Amino acid sequence: MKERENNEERKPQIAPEMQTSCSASVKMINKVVKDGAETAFQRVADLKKCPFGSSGTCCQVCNMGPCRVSETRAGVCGAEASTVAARNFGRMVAAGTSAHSDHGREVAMTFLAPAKGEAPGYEIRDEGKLFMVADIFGIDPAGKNKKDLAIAVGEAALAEFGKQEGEINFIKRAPQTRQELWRKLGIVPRGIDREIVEMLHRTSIGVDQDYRHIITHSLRTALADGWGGSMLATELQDIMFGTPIPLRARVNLGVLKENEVNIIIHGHEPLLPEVMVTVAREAEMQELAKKAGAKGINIAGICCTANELLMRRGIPVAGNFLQQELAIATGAVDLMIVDVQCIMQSLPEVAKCYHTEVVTTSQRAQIKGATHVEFHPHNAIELARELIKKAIANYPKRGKVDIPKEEMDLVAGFSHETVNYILGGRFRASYRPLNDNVINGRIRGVVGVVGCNNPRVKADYAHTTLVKELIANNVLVLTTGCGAIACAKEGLLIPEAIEYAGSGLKEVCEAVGIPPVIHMGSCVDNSRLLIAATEMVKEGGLGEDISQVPLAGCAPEWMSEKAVAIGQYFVASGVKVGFGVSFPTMGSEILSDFLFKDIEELVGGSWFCEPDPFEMAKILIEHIDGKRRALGIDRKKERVLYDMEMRRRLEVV
Ligand code: SF4
Ligand code: MSK
Repeated sequence: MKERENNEERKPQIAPEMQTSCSASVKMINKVVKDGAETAFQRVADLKKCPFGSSGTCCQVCNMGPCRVSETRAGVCGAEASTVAARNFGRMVAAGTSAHSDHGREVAMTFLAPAKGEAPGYEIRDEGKLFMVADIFGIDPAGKNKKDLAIAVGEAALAEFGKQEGEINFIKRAPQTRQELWRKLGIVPRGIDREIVEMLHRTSIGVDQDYRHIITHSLRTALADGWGGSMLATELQDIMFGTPIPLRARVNLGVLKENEVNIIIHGHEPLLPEVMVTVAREAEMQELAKKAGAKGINIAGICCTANELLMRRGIPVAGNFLQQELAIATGAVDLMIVDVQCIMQSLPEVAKCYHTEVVTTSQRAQIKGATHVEFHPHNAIELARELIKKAIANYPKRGKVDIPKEEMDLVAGFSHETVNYILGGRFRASYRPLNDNVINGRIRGVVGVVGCNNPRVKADYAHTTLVKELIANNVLVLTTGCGAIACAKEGLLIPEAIEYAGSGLKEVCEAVGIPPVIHMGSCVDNSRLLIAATEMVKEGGLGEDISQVPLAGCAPEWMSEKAVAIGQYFVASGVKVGFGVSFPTMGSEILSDFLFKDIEELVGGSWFCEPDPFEMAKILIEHIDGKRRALGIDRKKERVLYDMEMRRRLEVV
């Protein structure tokens, strides 16, 4: 980065205690300032949000602009604020959908390579799921061995992206009533890429200029993410790497080891890191680490690559989005390997103050100052070895190391299948106990708390405060992404967290042996929440459709376009979704009203925005209570133990 000009004023650093509720992060923010490096926690004070850009009313789609429009001032071409805000919103949905779906595509291509014998290092770990997905794709397994079936599934998965007509296949997994509604509205995705391209086309200059029509297509695009690209990523990863089962692990910067080679994996795609975990355990690698003076090799994660490896391999999590720069500041990270999404360009700059080498590995993503090596499925093992050797070679170059002591236990790895088993047992796996406990009121409802950190608000605070409020009110929380890591750091993902839970939820968690906050994976694994909601409908007693179930979703500290796509596919699936921080369409009252209210008539779900976590909890609980009333399960039914007299009276009747 260029040096700052002398006259370029620097805003004073905001007190770190005001910027994050994570004490390990506070220590590292202070250290970074002393070490002369710069992080997002400093940059955020210098950069004021543009009121038009942040509220969706800055249009940049042609060179007559950019136009900063308002309800009373149209753009040069006549575009109204509602159109401009809908365009920007639709483009955020398209970008978010493209990110999750391109991840899904990369997984599908990696999935195909070993099936064709082109990529050692990968295998089929969940055969049952391979058959299940084959069935959804209409592939007859008769006469096919495992490899043939995997090739057929991989090819069918890849075809979902470029399909031009018809319907994407996973749509069939939604409740019947929901599918019918989507068909009636004409929003069933045809092919994943097609919906993304059409969203970009419609929102370019002079095409779709009716905000309702633009938003309707954004629903279709978002569905192509949740029930398409994201779901494909989740299911194919499960087949290749194993469907997660609950396991214990550790979280926060304290998982870095002073006397081991520390390798951080960061981003979203677990394809190379999965192989690295295996290779790091090879005797040759361990021996090399010892020769360099280290006791072993410690692979830890950040963001969603961390969540992926955590839930299947139990690798420790060093932190969430806003801890990526801070991890380097410990001086203990020998190599940081990044793939795609949520990676700050500043990492190599921060690394200059320490000995860390930052390595980019995706053919789609390079960063100035980082070493680039390209991952392809066929070179995974050699590349993993090369990178681990690089980390080992870097270990002796460490300067002063300062690792915060903070670390916490967590339980992760709850796929929707394991929730099934845990609740119902392997032989009668079912969501019945969950539905029964929602019906009898011990569990008031279910809320998905997902999404990022955002330095515009106190990191982790909204997540953990909201989640504590929800579980205290007997709401079961399902969590993914960086929100899940925030909860883990706060000790909310261990069974002992029932001390924060209301009496009903506590009783259920104790009986079943689960924490009141369930870690369900990475960002693409929000698709697991769609299936969990669908299972609740199919189990019966909570309505005919997802929109009738007492559940909701939220992203209290969101920052990424992907969060907008996720929120929109939940809304399209009939769920009420809340955003904290701010909402990206506030510059148009007309569009915001539509997204907050009118859209519910269309799809049964809607949006709201509430930055205060206590107020957000209130809104979510009121919504759940409303759904309970509509289902007629709002009155607590006391269990009455009949005495002889009461029985006799019954017999007379
Ligand atoms: Fe301005 Fe219209 Fe061009 Fe947008 S499309 S930048 S509103 S002239
Ligand atoms: S990593 S998208 S900051 S959750 Fe999935 Fe975290 Fe948000 Fe990235």
